[in-house]
Amino acid sequence: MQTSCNDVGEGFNSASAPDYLPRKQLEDVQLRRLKATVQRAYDHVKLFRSRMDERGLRPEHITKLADAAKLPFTIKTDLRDTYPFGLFASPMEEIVRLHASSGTTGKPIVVAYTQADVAVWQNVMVRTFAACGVHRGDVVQNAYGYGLFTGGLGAHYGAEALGATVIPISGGNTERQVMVLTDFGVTAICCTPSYFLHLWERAVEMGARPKGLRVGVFGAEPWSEAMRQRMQQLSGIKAYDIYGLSEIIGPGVASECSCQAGLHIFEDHFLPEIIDPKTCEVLPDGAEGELVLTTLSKQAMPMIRYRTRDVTKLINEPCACGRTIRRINRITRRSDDMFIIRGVNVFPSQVECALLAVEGAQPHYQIVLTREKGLDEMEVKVEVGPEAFSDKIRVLEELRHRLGHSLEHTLGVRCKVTLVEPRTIRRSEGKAARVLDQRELK
Ligand code: DLL
Repeated sequence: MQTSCNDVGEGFNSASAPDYLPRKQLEDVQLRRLKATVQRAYDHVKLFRSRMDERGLRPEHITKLADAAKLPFTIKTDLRDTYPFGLFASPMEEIVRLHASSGTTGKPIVVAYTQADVAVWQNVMVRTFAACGVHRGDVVQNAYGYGLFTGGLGAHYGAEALGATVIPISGGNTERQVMVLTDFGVTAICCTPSYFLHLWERAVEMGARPKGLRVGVFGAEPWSEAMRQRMQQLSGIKAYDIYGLSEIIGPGVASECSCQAGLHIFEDHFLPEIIDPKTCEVLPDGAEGELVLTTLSKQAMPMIRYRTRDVTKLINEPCACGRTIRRINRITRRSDDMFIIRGVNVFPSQVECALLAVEGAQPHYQIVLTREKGLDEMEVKVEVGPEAFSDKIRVLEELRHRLGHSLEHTLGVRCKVTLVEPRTIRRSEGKAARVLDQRELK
């Protein structure tokens, strides 16, 4: 018999039923929806039709789930090249919502939702909250940004449909956030993990004592297990990881359950594949690679084999929570966020793990990349806590030395560590900017 860890307060909700379907039944739903999605994209999206035609592929050639591997990939630049509405499969009269994601360069990418898409989004967010143990009766402080970013409204509609009380505070204005957190009986909070750290730090500085906060529903940026442990220790809450991206729907693609052993993908609406980012070959469950997602029910903007650039693996083993939908490992890096320091590949997430392994290190840091005489150098600026700041120089030197050693041990390359005064690393109200790349400025 399967053991269940639902007893630790996971909120069951009838919307969650598809999470527990027998696999065969789930795969039948997936195949039916995949066929309809491919047909819709072929009929209404020029780029997709021409890519299928080039391959001599017709929608009726998709007869089993594995045939998804025959379909062409979609990448971020496809959304930029067809800016703003080129990938829409519904006329504007049927589109009830637009969101946009800024990205790093130039024009944003625009994503669209029909009434039915908004209903699917709400459904997967209800399931997300239920998996994180949030339920009717909870008071949810939603500090994801409202606006073009999908985080705010995505979480809002899900929490409201669940029957929780939502406080639509959005990101920023940290003092007011602390007041609400303390005075409104908040039991669950949604925001980026880096913003929660900032918020908690400010609450402590203000002498506030938020009572009753139980759960954090955190996502939109990578954060390590070490960071989770630190956040849970500091605040006493249980911190859950949720994943999503605008191109696919926003938040609501995958969520941890109370077992916190990977994120369940809402597979009845999103078909996951893992590919080798270099060869684009599909990899088996358990192998690490780039996550590729196909939407199975989106109308306004069906996405076929979207290359997320997020690196993870699919976990096929049953989860103790009883859900049958598969899980992905937590996403700690993207295939495009790696940098090379003197021949060694480095990911920002490794830096976070190395820092947090050292006692006394603060979770506030920034990686600065520079080029000196043609050689790439990496400096890690780490904040010192207010108590440690008054310590003797010798104590601080020792901390700096331990941090340097931990970084070298984890990364395999030596880098400069600079300790900086409390509160000198910029805090983010949304996604944190961990890496400052000054190499091209020189
Ligand atoms: O960040 C949607 C979202 C909002 C997810 C709120 C979760 C909570 P985008 O702005 O389009 O959408 O950014 C998507 O953010 O491809 C990942 O690289 C990263 N990301 C999102 N969630 C996680 C996570 C939203 N839990 C991009 N862990 C994705 C690691 C994440 N990275």
